[in-house]
Amino acid sequence: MFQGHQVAVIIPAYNEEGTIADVVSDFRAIECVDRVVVVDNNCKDATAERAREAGAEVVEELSPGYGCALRAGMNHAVSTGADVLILTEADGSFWGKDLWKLAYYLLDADMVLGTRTTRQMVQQGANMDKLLRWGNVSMAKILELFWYLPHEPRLTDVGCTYRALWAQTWNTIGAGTREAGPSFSPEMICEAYRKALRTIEVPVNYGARKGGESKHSASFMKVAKTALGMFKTICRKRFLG
Ligand SMILES: Nc1nc2c(ncn2[C@@H]2O[C@H](COP(=O)(O)OP(=O)(O)OP(=O)(O)O)[C@@H](O)[C@H]2O)c(=O)[nH]1
Ligand SMILES: [Mg+2]
Repeated sequence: MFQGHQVAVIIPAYNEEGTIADVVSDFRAIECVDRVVVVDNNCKDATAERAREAGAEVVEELSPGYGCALRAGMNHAVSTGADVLILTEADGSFWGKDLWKLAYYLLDADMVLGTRTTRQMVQQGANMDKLLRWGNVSMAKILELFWYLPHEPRLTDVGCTYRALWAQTWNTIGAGTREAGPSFSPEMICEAYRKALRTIEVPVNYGARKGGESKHSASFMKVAKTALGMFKTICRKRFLG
């Protein structure tokens, strides 16, 4: 419990048997965490078994994609009593102990976004070279510019999974999201702006993937595809409704 609120950690997972147990244990060790929910998104390996053994609840989601998995995980957690939702990844690139920062900032906000572009907090070996860092910052600045009026947001990352939000926030923005893949990440931010929710950003540590394979940013082509998809989503949310 965090100040009387039930805390659920949501982890989307696609073939992450090598890292999932350590990630679940890392987050379960954080005092305020009540539940860890792993979303098994058609995994072909032993992700679900490893997650259960480590003490997670496992939810199955058949629609493929990062966005579908996160949506299913949040719907499940909220409908079963969670008050605070923490989103993170299955690959060990985020640290459980950073959860406290997000939680404390959440007391004054509707949603808290981690940012992975603070150079002092990018660990050796992390998949955040200059191109990715500046790509993320540039996309964040585009989003910032588009939404400057009326919200004047300040953003330096649009794709960081590590986030905290209230169940109430998800109830407000969930129905307005539809992206299946990584574009769900900026879509959540835009939807929060559309609903005039208070959204702030906090630097988090970002490390190397501890095993398994990268799904969104393994090659230049994958990064370009992810970035283009995110840009289209940001434009759609701002100008098309
Ligand atoms: N459920 C589900 N999860 C996915 C899917 N693709 C990626 N994920 C998960 O979403 C998170 C982010 O995917 P990553 O492959 O780590 O993508 P990334 O963080 O951009 O890239 P790296 O961390 O650098 O490898 C991980 O926990 C993945 O297991 C998917 O299709 N379905
Ligand atoms: Mg990752």
